[in-house]
Amino acid sequence: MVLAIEKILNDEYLGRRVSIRGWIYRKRRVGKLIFLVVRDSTDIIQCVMEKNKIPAEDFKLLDKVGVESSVTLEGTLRKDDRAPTGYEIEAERIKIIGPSYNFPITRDKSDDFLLDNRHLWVRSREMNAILKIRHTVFGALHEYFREKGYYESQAPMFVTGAVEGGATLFEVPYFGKKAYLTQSSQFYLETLIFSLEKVYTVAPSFRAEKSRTRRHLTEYWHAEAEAAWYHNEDMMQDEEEMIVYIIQRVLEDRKKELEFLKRDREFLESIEKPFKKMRYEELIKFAQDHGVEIHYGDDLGADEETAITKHFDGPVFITHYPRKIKPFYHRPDPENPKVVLCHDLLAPEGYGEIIGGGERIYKLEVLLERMEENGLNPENYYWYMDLRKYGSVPHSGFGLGMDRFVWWIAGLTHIKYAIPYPRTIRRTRP
Ligand code: NSS
Repeated sequence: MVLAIEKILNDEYLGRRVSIRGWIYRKRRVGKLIFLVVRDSTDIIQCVMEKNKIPAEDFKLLDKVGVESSVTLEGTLRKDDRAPTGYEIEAERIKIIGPSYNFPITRDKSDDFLLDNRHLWVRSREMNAILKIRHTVFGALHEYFREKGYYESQAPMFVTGAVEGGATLFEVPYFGKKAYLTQSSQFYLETLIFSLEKVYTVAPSFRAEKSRTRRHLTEYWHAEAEAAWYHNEDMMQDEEEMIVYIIQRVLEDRKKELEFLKRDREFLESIEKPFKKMRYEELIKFAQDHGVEIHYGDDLGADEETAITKHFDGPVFITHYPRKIKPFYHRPDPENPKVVLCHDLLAPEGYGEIIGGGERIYKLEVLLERMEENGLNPENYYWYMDLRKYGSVPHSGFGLGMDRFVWWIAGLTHIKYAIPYPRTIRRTRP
């Protein structure tokens, strides 16, 4: 029976005959011996082939092929402290299934080369570890929402109105008319709470981001939720519970991968709820006190976020932003309508914003006033306005950038490493 390499790396199999299948990760000839390191989706293992212990033809072929050839292999397991994972298979039979010659990715390739060859680079141990962490993050997010009574639903990707402002809209020709790629499923989720009360979705969002930063993609995965009867604080509570839940899952299920990526696990372990909360006003003061040049009324750019969040020891919610720098749908604070009842969640360690959310305007006249303030054409939002006409309720929601979240949890240097096929201002292939 073919076993996963991860299973075989175990004293239980010592001296026993084992079969594996996978790809040649490293290959080295030393006289009459060929040393292989074989990888499968689970791990790597060293294998040794002795010239006169396997059929001559097989040895010859193996000698010729390169790394990334796919193989099946059978042999006896033994311990070997020099082997990369502590065990070695003394092979008796090997079959090359798909040979590979001159695999283009060798050591010290440039970042651009690796991105152009992402279809091959996804095989690397780094990407394998990151993709597994990503898998766990997405899975745990679904678990959290479903457990918490949120219904999963879906919104369209072709839309006609902006959610987050016109500057980052992608326009697409649509049968002689114009349409846009969605920036956020929020407004559609808002319609659905009148049926399901608590809803969420995980879907792509598109932003024509002209900035080149470590945290912007043009197409990213967006987890969004919306809940009827929720105020800003209620939403923040679910969010911190969700973040802590997902981090716990990753710590439990992805220990090996975090270790491989040299992620500081202790730091992740230290993250607990409730998260700290700071008003925008306090954040500006905090930033100034730490030498960041920023003034009341400024939006936080990527550089400021990095500089500020380096001083955080956990995620921090920033609330009560000035209404001028936030989209029209945020509910102005009845106690001080110059600010809105919103929140951003900033991840520590220099990562910055991973969540944007808040309480929505639920009164029609307030919405109309804010739309006018923002120069928006009510015609494009007739259905959004209808929600305020027929049984409106207070409600709140948020959007979590999944790639940013993975970027932070895995401790990566750039968001492009957090997603299998990044789309940025300069890249649409492979
Ligand atoms: O623009 S957001 O801050 N907010 C919204 O889109 C709301 N309509 C969400 C909601 O309340 N339903 O984006 C939310 C998050 C933000 O915090 C980032 O983590 C992520 O989406 N985001 C991005 N990730 C990667 N690349 C880009 N360009 C990007 N823009 C936002």
